[in-house]
Amino acid sequence: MTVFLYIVVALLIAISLWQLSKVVKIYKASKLDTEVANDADNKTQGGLMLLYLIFIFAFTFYGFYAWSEVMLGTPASAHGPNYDLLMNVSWAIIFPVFFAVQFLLHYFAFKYQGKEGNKALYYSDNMKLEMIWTIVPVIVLTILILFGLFSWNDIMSFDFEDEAEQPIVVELYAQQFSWTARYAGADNTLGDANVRLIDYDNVNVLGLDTSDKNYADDVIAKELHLPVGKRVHFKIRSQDVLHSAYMPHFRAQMNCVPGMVTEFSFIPTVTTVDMRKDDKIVAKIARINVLRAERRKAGEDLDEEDYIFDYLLLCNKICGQSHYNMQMKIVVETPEEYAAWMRTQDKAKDVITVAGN
Ligand SMILES: [Cu+2]
Repeated sequence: MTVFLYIVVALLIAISLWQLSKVVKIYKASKLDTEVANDADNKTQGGLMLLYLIFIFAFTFYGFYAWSEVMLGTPASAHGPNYDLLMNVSWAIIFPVFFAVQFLLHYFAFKYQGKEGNKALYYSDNMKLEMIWTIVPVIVLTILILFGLFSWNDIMSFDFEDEAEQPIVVELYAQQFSWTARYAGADNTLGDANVRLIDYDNVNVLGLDTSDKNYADDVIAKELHLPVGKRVHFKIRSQDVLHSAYMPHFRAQMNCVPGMVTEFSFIPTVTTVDMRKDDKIVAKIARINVLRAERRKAGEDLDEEDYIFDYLLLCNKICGQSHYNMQMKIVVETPEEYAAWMRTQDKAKDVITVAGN
């Protein structure tokens, strides 16, 4: 019955809207005798163009003013400064072009608005102008793309042989909605794994292949500890859907694709303890704590304790309803602290119950 009433109400609304549109049509027809734009229309449209120009410029400057403080701060990886330079060069090129192009587009639409009796100038082409606006963007874009390619190569390719020490191999395992880290252990080789071998009864949550001897000394952790100044090589797997391993402070991101292993590596350069003293981080954390205090006051059930900074591994692919909270704490520490932490961790062979044992 209620459904029927809803349908009737919807029908009545539709009929009244249809009637209204007829009234508007009649009203318009009585005022205008033509559908061709006249000088008054052109003037209104030209003025709107100018207004819109002012709006987008004002909004851009407002954005800088209001949101600059939420930008990423000091990079915490060896390749980070180069990555930030690429970003800043891109901004430096994009912004002047944005301001010039938007100004010309909107201002010309205003200045050269149609007027009764005016005739448009027939202008077929201008070789010189065409050359300028083709060649200049080609050169600028080539420089940007090459800069990007060289940076990417620099970040992604390193010579294992060349490194003074072998990088630490860590697997990042993504699943809805959590991360697990697996360290390769003393042999620095990860044991084979396959989602088909996942066995919750025997605590084999990552599907490690217990017939591969390399698995035995692997260390599975729910917190990612990294020693400062040492290269870490991540091998990334996903159990279910596309995720993306995103470590913004380290300027690192790589997709996690079910059925394949993707890789990324970087050298962390700032310990968690030092980053907590970084001016921008101190200011950011202070702002977060002010917001938290306000929300507590408003009656929200938040921890009494102040929030302190930690590096995070986040998921940057919308992978499901709890995607927003798919994160793992990263601790960057001195090599001694890292070694001490590693000693407290269980080996995979002591955690996983192997069938038959
Ligand atoms: Cu995810």
